[in-house]
This record gives sequence, C-alpha cells and structure tokens, in this order.
Amino acid sequence: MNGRILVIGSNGQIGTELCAELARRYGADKVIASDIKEGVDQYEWTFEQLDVLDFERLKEVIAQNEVRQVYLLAALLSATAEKNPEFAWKLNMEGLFNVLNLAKDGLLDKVFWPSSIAVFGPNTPKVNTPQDTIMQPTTVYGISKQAGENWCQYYHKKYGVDVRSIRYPGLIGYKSLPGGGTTDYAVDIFHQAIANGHYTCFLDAQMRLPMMYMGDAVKATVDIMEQPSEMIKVRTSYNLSGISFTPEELANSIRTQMPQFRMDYKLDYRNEIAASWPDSIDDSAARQDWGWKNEVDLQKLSKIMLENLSKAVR
Ligand code: AKB
Repeated sequence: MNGRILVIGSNGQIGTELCAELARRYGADKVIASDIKEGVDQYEWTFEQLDVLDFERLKEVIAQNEVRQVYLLAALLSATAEKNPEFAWKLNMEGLFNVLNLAKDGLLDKVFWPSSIAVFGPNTPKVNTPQDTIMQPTTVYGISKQAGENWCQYYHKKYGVDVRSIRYPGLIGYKSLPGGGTTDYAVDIFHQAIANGHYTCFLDAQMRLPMMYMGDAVKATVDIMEQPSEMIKVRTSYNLSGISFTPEELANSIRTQMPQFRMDYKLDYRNEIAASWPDSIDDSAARQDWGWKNEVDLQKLSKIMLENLSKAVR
C-alpha cells in the first residue's frame, strides 16, 4: 500500500474501531487519526487535530503525513442534523467536496465516504429495499447523503476519482458511544440495561430497522477499500445488510440473558425519522461484486454487547 491512511472524524462511533482495524491490517505507523476534538493519547497511531472544513489545513495534514487514502467519517447524523439543518448540510457536503477535490488533484489514490439507509424515504419499498429504487429522503441527513452519493459517482466518472461507499444501517458496538443518530437506541439500550436494568425507548416497539454489529461494518469498510477498482461497480453507494429487528425483539433478546430487563416507551421526533426508513435491505450487489458477508446475528450481537459492557463496569 502506498502512503498513509487518514481517518477524518476518528473520535466518533466508527472511527475508534476503524483506526484499530487499519492499524491491525497495515501497522499503526500507517494510520493518522484526526478529529475536530482533541484526541486521546492512548493509541499507538498519530493523531492530528483537524476540521475537515478547513481546506488548507486538510491539505497540509495530507502532505505532511504522506497520506494517500482518506476515510471521511466526519458528519452530523440524522437526529442532530434535524436540529441544525444548515450546518449539517455545510459539514456533510463541504467536507466531502474538500476531500474529493484533493483526490481530483491527484493528492489521494482512494477515498472512503459513508452513506446511509437515510438516503431512502417513505416512498421507498420498505422490505428488502433494492440497490436502485425510489429514494426521496425526508431528513436533512438523508438529503445530504443522497446528494453526496451522486457527487461521488460524478467525481468518479468525470475525474476518475476512486471513491467507494457503503450505505450503513444502524451500527452497534461496545467500544464507543454513538452520537446524534436515530438508530442510537440500539446501543444505549445495552448501557442502560447494565446500569439500571431498564430502558425507555424513543422508538415504537414495532419499529423495524436495518442494523449491524460494528465489527461487521468495520470489516466491510476496509474490505471494500481493498478491492481492485474494477470490482467496485456501484459508484454511488452499496446497500449493506446485517440484521433487521424491532425494539421489542431487541429487548426480548436481551431478556434471554437478563430476564429482569424492563423496557418502556416514550416516543419522540426520532420515531418519525425511523418510520421513513426501510425495514430491511437487499445487499446482493455488495455480496456479488466484492464478496460482502455479515457474521453477527441478533442473539450473538446481544451476547457480545452484554458481556463486554458488563466487563467494563466491573
Ligand atoms: C443515524 O441513525 O442517523 C445513523 C444512520 C442510520 O446513518 N446511524
């Protein structure tokens, strides 16, 4: 692999685990973590404080560290974006343009940019949502992701930029806390189950959503970047599917290991966001084109989360 890898937004939910996986595959000296917030000193890779909206500083970090690949994770997620639409649009779009333009100018070989199930909307087929279908997102976050997907394809076709993307479902891991997403309930529930044996859910008991264990998502992210360019046939973003469950099903799976766990419901604006998203996703294009396969099902996910979070509080 030529040069180093820059992870932008490394302090977030995916960033922490992604840096660890990149360091495991390529060596910690190949990884540069960066975030707008200060970094923690506990990792063996280099950290650079960086605002992705600061184009000159971004260029400097890339040049100084001999970076050739970028994973651009900095974004406002669905729930936070609704509270600050203009800033969400600015961060999610300008951040992407800054990175795509550096790749267009030949400073980068490859870019990873995450999209989301939020690109879909209420008119999208809900079950087994196809790769190519009606989108019409109703959230600021979804609108920015859909536009971003099209810009990625445009930069690929017009300028030959090698940008790759996945539509993440809700991601669930124990190593980091999520922030600002609608699917965050599926992480909070485990923290609250261990701390209080109880969780108040902001989504309806029957609100089925596509979800995935973080380990599977991180593997998919690095796997898609490792493929030869000609294997990546979709240059907007690939559907990716793991597990699909409702809050009630998740609570029941927690109860198989923690029978005393209780859940009640107090719905808020995030329920409406969730209602506009698919129940489940057809990811056959990712499976065919670059061999994607998920490993963790709902029972396994609950077990991993409860075991590891319980260890952390002991
Ligand atoms: C969110 O809930 O906003 C994110 C997502 C599905 O992209 N987790």
